Amino acid sequence: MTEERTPWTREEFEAQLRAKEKYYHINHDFHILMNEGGLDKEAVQGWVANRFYYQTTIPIKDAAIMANCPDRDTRRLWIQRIIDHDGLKGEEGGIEAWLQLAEAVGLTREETLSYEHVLPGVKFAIDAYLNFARRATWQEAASSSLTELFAPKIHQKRLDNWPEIYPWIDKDGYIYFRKRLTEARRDVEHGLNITLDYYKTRDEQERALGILQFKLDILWTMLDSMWMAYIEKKPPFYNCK
Ligand code: AHQ
Repeated sequence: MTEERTPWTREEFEAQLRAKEKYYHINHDFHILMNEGGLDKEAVQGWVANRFYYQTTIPIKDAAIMANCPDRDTRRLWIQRIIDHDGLKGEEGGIEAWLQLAEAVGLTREETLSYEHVLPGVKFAIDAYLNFARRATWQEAASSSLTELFAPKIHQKRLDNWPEIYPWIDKDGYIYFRKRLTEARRDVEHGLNITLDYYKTRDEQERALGILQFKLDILWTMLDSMWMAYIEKKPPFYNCK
């Protein structure tokens, strides 16, 4: 086998996955502006309301992965992701925490739950993620969640910066970001092991990189739509009065 087609070692494969961090949406101008305090109230509210569609799609995506997964041991671990978002009696979960974030930024629960603020481009990107997870093998769909390799830093940045740069946001809104610091690290450990075990040949390993890039594209594209609407103040059809 010629050198360039030799499969990467487990360590090199993980390094290749982690090298995709430079494409993570923390580097999108919307997040850069957000973390510098550059968003007005409408932009913060728009981001929260649009991301709510992402948050409520995640457990549906994870249920799709479970439905495609015949391996009981994997399902016993993966089901925790659904519980983390949907909650259980007495443990309200991430969707409820995001609704608290919505109220903390001045949105009502009703308008957030109605998805009335969700931009077409955001919806298309998130629906593409769900549809991928429904059709892909459970291992490939699991690999697409590995953007969370890079997520703890983005949640920590919000917790560190927002209280000072957005003092008008009620502190109760930060519960979600704190929750994800530990949940993301636990989820990613499982998702990374599935990924490092599943892809054997070099072609398969490069397929995994492509799947991770697809999910990075989804996160980036969501923010492109939000930039147009909330920074340029040019939502879809803004000039079609
Ligand atoms: O809050 C986030 C979350 O629950 C998840 C689940 C995971 C997945 O299954 O794809 N990805 C993810 C992410 C969450 N928050 C994003 C953010 O920027 O707040 C990051 C996102 C991710 O990195 O994929």
